[in-house]
Amino acid sequence: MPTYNERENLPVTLGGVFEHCPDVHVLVVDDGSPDGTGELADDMAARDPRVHVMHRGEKNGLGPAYLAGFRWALDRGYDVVCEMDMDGSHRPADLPRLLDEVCGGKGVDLAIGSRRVPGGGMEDWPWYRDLISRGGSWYARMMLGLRVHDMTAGFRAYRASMLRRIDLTDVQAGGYVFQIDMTRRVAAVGGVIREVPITFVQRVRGVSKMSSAIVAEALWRVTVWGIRRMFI
Ligand SMILES: Nc1nc2c(ncn2[C@@H]2O[C@H](COP(=O)(O)OP(=O)(O)OP(=O)(O)O)[C@@H](O)[C@H]2O)c(=O)[nH]1
Ligand SMILES: [Mg+2]
Repeated sequence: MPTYNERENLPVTLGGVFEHCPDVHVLVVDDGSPDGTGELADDMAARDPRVHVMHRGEKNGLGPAYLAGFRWALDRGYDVVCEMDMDGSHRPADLPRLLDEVCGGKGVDLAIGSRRVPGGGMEDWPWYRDLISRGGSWYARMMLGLRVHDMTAGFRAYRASMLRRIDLTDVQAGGYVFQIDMTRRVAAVGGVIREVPITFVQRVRGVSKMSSAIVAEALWRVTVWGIRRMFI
């Protein structure tokens, strides 16, 4: 779980995760949050062996934080690796269904918690955020020829064996587009992707890190990948 200034959300979200999935371990990847999120995570880790913390020097975007987390998990031999926001947008109650897809014998390599399949949705999201996310997913689907409906979704469970098949050193994306890049890489190696309906909740505490630079990065990278796919 990547964190930047999520001190207020940390205990609530971790409490929810362990309530619904007592056997999981959580790695908090903190980019030197000035509000002390990293120190609070250290305190929790000292009391609970399921909590682990990685401190990174400075705010460097979601993508690099996730890649560092993936490497950490793969080095330690975990079978399934999840991505989840700390801000309360991803409900811990939905985690068991995501895990069930990749842990059971269903042959799923990547389960995506999706707002855009029947049964999924959003609570209290401003219309313009919905529009950006909807438009972005549509554009990426068209440009990259993928069937996934919620391409930028960040609530995911990967089978570790799938992550090992992807060249993680080659993933460059910083913000949201990291999710799109991972999706296209899983599809490229023939991975089975399943979208699981979730309800995405607007954060109630803390401040969003979403910015126009993150949207711009997604737009230009998807455009470049799409054009390359058509001509190469
Ligand atoms: N380590 C790390 N975590 C980050 C960074 N940017 C955001 N995060 C975390 O990633 C998760 C999602 O970030 P949010 O700020 O909620 O961004 P968002 O979900 O795109 O925006 P909202 O929907 O408006 O909240 C949260 O747990 C953040 O704390 C970063 O640069 N480094
Ligand atoms: Mg959020």
